[in-house]
Amino acid sequence: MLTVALAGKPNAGKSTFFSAATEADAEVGNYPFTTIDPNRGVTAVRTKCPCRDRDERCGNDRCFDGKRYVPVELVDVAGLVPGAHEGRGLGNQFLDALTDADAIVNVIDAAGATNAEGEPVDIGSADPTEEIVFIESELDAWFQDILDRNWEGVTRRSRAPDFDLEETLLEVCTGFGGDAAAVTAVLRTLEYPADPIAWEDDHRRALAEGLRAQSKPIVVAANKADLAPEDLLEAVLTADDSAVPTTAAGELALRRAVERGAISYDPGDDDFSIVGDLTDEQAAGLERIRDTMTKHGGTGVQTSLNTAVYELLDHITVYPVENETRWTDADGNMLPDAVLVPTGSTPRDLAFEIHTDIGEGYLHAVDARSNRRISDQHELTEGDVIKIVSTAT
Ligand SMILES: Nc1nc2c(ncn2[C@@H]2O[C@H](COP(=O)(O)OP(=O)(O)O)[C@@H](O)[C@H]2O)c(=O)[nH]1
Ligand SMILES: [Mg+2]
Repeated sequence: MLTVALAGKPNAGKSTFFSAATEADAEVGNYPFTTIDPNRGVTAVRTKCPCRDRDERCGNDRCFDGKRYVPVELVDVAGLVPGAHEGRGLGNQFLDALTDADAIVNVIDAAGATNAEGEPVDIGSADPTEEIVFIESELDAWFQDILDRNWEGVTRRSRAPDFDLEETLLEVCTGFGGDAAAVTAVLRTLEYPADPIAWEDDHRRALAEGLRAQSKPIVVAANKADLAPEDLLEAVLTADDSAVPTTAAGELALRRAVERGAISYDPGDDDFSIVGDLTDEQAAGLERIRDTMTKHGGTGVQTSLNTAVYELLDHITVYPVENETRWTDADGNMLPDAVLVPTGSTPRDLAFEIHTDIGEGYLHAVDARSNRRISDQHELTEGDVIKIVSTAT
């Protein structure tokens, strides 16, 4: 399962975001993380279910009238303060928690009501754009520390006749969760001396920044959008054009209202409707949330998760089935699984994603939308329904 980590300074709204985004699953509690670690839970990205293209809805319990929710792990990381990579505050704990993160949602206080140490200040008196740069530079510094610390070892090994820089760097990168694809991609964009002994600090810094951007892409959640002065929010969106205005507190209130049967709302909807009884105070609170949603097209919580997975991580959703006509599994469940795979994945990649045995026994695949066999080189696209034929079942 993909892992998204919530990072940001204290009081920006990470835990509120986490509670809102994992509320439903914490209730169900059928995933081991929810019981082992209160800061790890299951959330979902939202996509269009292929059952929309059929006469009947699939009836899957993660499909709500064609809105399909695909599980993703969410981690609420301890608040980050400046100097974390030097071990300040909960620095090391913070960075450890990010090692296995595939992407980061940087929750910032767009209302400018929290200073750099996470202490509350008057609205508009802190500069939220600093929080964007702050996380990036803290992570870059963490990567560079690891490279610096390991560089002597790299140069030592470079004297061996079979030395391979990429391979050696890959081992170093496991310290922050880097993978082979990231190392290869970043080295291709850099100019550097062939001999590691000749590398300067600047070479390592460029490598660290490239690896950070590749292996920990960041989406900015401009949180407390409900309180944020226009000019501050504008400044955040100008500084980072993929930033998403969010109201984590608003999303949490909506999910709780859904549980009480007060409103009808699916995460990521741009509006909600009132279906139950409300006190005047509750109604007024919900209308304030509605105002923010109208301005920004929703609470932004779902949008920021979707941005992380579908845009930054460039994944797509594909649906393996056994029966290519009815789009069901062997028990007749329609569209039973939704699987996130990187863009560019082939049917064989999907087979391996489902299970190593299925991948190893892969024979061919059928596109269940067209009922045609597809080639091994065929690149899957969002919403594909695929039957994998394998010697393993
Ligand atoms: N107005 C407003 N307050 C929020 C929002 N999100 C979180 N908060 C409040 O900000 C404070 C800090 O939130 P918390 O989630 O504990 O922050 P964390 O330290 O980053 O985990 C709490 O009082 C939250 O209720 C929001 O979208 N709007
Ligand atoms: Mg918290």
